[in-house]
Amino acid sequence: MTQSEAFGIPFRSARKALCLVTLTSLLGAGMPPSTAYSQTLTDDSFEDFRAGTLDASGQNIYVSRDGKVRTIHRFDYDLDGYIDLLLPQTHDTYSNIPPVACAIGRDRRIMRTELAVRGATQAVAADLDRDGYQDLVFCPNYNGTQHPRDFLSIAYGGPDGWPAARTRAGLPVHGAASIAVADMDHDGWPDIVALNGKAWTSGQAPGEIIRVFWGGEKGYIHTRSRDFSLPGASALHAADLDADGYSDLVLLRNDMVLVFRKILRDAQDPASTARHIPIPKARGNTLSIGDVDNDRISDLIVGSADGDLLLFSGSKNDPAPTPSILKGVRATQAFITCYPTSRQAMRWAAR
Ligand SMILES: [Ca+2]
Ligand SMILES: [Ca+2]
Ligand SMILES: [Ca+2]
Ligand SMILES: [Ca+2]
Repeated sequence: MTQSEAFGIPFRSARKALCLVTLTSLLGAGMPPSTAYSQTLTDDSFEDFRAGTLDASGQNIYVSRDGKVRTIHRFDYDLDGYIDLLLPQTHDTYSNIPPVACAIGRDRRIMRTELAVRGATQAVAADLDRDGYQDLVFCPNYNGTQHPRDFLSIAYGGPDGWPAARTRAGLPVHGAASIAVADMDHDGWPDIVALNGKAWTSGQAPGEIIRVFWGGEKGYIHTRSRDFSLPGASALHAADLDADGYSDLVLLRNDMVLVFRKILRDAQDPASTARHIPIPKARGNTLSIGDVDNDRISDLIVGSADGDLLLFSGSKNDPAPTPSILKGVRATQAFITCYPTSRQAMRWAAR
């Protein structure tokens, strides 16, 4: 990089101005930056960019200090020095698009309600406070420049839907990839389980951290939670695989499926109480749950990019017996759906 400069523009209602960088020598060597443009230099995170390379590669690509190729979404089409098109994702919280609740009315019109949640990768519905209305738990989405620490959101339901007045966001997670709701200690109150990124603070064992927020009459609080680690965990789901009335927690690694029927609050090592089911080591494992054989008990499907498809049929007293193997079916996603001709069938999509 022979010369770089950071430009910002006043950004509509944003707390911080947007940061932009050009890696081409638009200013020309030796030209004082202040004489080039009237736009304001307002970049908090220039330190993240200044070690970039790829000189003269274009206005919108650079290699950041961590070695990743990144793009800068700035387009000056007529080269007059003023931005014509700006795509601000990864540079501010505008990447957080609020989830939308949709309902189809009697007249078949779709009604949309934007929820007071900053953005989410996953929503799970459950009656957390046992008032008869479904509540929604949201897993926060990644937004590029922000710290991996974020918060789960809960929107409590009622006859008026999920209004902002009953929406909370106070349960901390760290690089959360997935969430599930299950009463893991069997006390009658649903607990929220989050699969986080690798351990991030002292006192945590190495590996991905599973955090359980215990439910109760007074709701959820960040200090009433339990962490344990499971190195390599890549997915989690909750479903009642043994038809005992309690959802079981399923965690996936590339060589193992773990099924938790219960987690005691004072358990020394919750992972040791799970059933460990070795699976052939494979890449890109995926986990799906549904009732494939129509016996009203949830079943478990594990697919992978380079292995076979495994079907664990749930059954009473044994939440995950020896799997059936569908040889040669490489599936990075599996969907369970209902065909008109066969009561229940499994489909998979490989890519
Ligand atoms: Ca409720
Ligand atoms: Ca519970
Ligand atoms: Ca169960
Ligand atoms: Ca079944």
